[in-house]
Amino acid sequence: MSHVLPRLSLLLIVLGLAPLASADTIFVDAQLATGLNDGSSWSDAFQGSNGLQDALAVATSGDDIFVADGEYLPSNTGDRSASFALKNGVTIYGSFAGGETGPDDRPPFGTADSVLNGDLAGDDGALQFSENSFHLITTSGTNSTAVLDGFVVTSGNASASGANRDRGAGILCIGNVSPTIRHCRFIANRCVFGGAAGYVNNGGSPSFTDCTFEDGVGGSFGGAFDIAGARATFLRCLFRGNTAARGGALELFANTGTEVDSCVIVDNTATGGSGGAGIWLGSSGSARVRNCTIVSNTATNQANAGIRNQGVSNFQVYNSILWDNTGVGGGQGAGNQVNASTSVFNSLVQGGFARGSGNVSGDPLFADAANLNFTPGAASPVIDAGDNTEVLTALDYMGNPRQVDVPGVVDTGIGTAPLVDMGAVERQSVWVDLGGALAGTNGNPSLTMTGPLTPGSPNAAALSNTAASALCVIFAGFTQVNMPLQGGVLIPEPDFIRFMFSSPSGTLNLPFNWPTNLPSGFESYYQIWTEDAGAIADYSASNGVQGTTP
Ligand SMILES: [Ca+2]
Ligand SMILES: [Ca+2]
Ligand SMILES: [Ca+2]
Repeated sequence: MSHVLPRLSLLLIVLGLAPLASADTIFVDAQLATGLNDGSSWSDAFQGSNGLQDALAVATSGDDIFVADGEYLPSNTGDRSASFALKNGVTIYGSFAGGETGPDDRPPFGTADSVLNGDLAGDDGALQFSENSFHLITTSGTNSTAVLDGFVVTSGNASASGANRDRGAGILCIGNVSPTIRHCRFIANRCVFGGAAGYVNNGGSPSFTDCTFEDGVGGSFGGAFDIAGARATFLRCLFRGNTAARGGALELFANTGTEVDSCVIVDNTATGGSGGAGIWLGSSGSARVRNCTIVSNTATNQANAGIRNQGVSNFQVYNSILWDNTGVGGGQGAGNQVNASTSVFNSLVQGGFARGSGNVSGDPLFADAANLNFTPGAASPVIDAGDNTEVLTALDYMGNPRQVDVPGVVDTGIGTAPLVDMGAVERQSVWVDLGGALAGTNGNPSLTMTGPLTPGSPNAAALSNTAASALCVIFAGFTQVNMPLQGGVLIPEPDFIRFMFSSPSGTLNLPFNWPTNLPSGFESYYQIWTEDAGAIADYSASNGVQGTTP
């Protein structure tokens, strides 16, 4: 049979017809220096900083592009106008280590970054941005089948005027386009008009899921995004450290239904008189904010720091937390969190909020806000206090179940248990990740605890990403001490210590049975430290985990 296909191809060529294009996988590896450089396999991947552009040039609808870690430039001739143009029907998967068979085999995001880098001369370290790309990603004509998944998008600089070259340095969405962006980290993009990470205008409706937008310098309007006469969907995204005159993170101008769901908006700054360090919206339109945590944003020249709504009546905030946002002069009252013309429901607003219903005002008791862990503490007023009818998604910001009942907390929200919490992070009933990992040879060791913690039940600790075949110290205790140790933080009081060795692949599994005599609400804490020559003081540490018996 093997001779049939070549004969068929020959016949088609004789007839002047090309064989039908099939769905291909095109491989790209910036760091490869051997092979055919034709994209046909990992070993013959398109090479060098232009490798992704080479792949995009030949990709057609139905193709996937697999991109290994490394740096990819929009232009290798210094052309600031060049960008990566998404294509319909083409999914571009980044951040492979190289050699994997599918996108699900990629290592955890952040460990093998594929970087789309607009720093064409490689001199951003010396604060030289004038030669950087205007836009990293362009989306002309795209629909939701144009997909980008797993990239760092950095160092765009939309610094010119005209042709939209003053906006959307990370991604430019002009007209009726709706690309799908997942697992991407937009970092340190800059523009002069607005929307350093992204600009979306008339009719567009892109979606961003599990993305971060950090350290954008947005000029006049929107340090991360400017969405004008359009809509966007943000699900489980982080907006952090962005700055603009108006709309430190998000500018929503005449929006047509932007949805911000299960997002964290933290440490953004608005420097102008219109404020809205977290979100600014105005010029009518509509938008919804659901289950967001909007904290520690600062408006340096306006009272309304968290959200400023400039006269948009069709705008509601549900199941969210507005806390620690600071207006001009240092104010942190309710008006500094959100201005009084906004309708807010089943949310926590520092200082209290009257327009709407179901709102509370106490400290949300975040687990570790300084390290971006916004899990509500055991006594937080946000637990089981949200409105289930405004829940549109199954997972919270951390990727855990969105609606979890905490048995010891009285349900004060709306709907039938399990009731959603306020904020981006749902308090889980048994196990809560406290963060606090200290990186070693294999990045941050990850501790996952599973099991019901019911009397006599089987439970387990599973450690991954730690040093191979190394001594592990398992700490367990009844209280959280947060004691400095070996450059990290020991989270549990070390009431119990056990020594074990990790496997050659850097994992450790420890099953255990829970005692039969401990009461409901009993708390325990866990963390594993590993001898690791790649850590700053020869020990890496996992995240801490808290368990609470149901
Ligand atoms: Ca540069
Ligand atoms: Ca809940
Ligand atoms: Ca409850």
